[in-house]
Amino acid sequence: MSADGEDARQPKLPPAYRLVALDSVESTNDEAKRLAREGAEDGTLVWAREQRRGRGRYGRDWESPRGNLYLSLVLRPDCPVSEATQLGFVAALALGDALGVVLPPLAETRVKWPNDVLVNDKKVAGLLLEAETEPDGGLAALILGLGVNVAHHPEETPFPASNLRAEGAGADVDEVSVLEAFARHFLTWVNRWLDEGFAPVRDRWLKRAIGVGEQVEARLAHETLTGTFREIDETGALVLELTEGEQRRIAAGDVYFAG
Ligand code: BT5
Repeated sequence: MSADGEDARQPKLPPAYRLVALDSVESTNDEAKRLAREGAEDGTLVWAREQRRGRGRYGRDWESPRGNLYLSLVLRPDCPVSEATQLGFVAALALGDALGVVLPPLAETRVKWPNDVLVNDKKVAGLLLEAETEPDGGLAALILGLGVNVAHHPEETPFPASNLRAEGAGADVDEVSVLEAFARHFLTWVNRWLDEGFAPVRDRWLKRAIGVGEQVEARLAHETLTGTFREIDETGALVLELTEGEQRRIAAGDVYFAG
């Protein structure tokens, strides 16, 4: 990186994407949302070297210094909002595959509900899905935001965090190479999702997920539930078995392992 923020190497992406490369932005999700409202097409990919106000879910901060990957995709799938959320699971699998290429063979990449990617049990990436809806409730665009810690991570987080370098990725691995690998694998998984539906995505995701079949604590906006994490349903909701035969579907929240 040179002092003026220009980097020599630009990402090479498959033609399905239209890259909007920015140096610094408040949030790539906000920029993608703005472009979507102006009619940006499916596959528009907003990428920034840093974010000044990167966001997590529920308005939380996402630390976004230079050296990590920040991108937001404008997606316009022909389906209702409830199905479009499946794309978060598609993206988590794609990133898992992409990381398999850049990390040492013994590094273990897992996923955590709803949309985190972990390496060696630490969070290296998070996804933020935001839907733009039509007045009739139909989906206008889905903004799929992805942050990947390539070279930096925050220390004081409730769930332990890490970055790819700290987990053994080579010095040649940078935000551009991770972006390229993710973009390729995302296309592969989206095509599979379009051809075969959610079933293969769900199966693979459940195999890679932490906590399936175990006791978890789900912290929701107004209550905390404890039960066994059984599976995810068609909308990506977590199916929690509270007691035998009594299930609750959790659409949004945070899960913790009861221990
Ligand atoms: C997420 O939220 O994990 C979604 C993160 C999405 C970030 C991308 S970057 C590109 C796009 N543009 C945006 O503005 N956002 C998206 P959540 O599950 O709520 O996790 C947030 C929590 O993770 C914070 O409250 C911290 O505890 C922790 N955290 C913050 N920054 C982190 C980082 N860089 N790495 C790991 N954990 C972090």
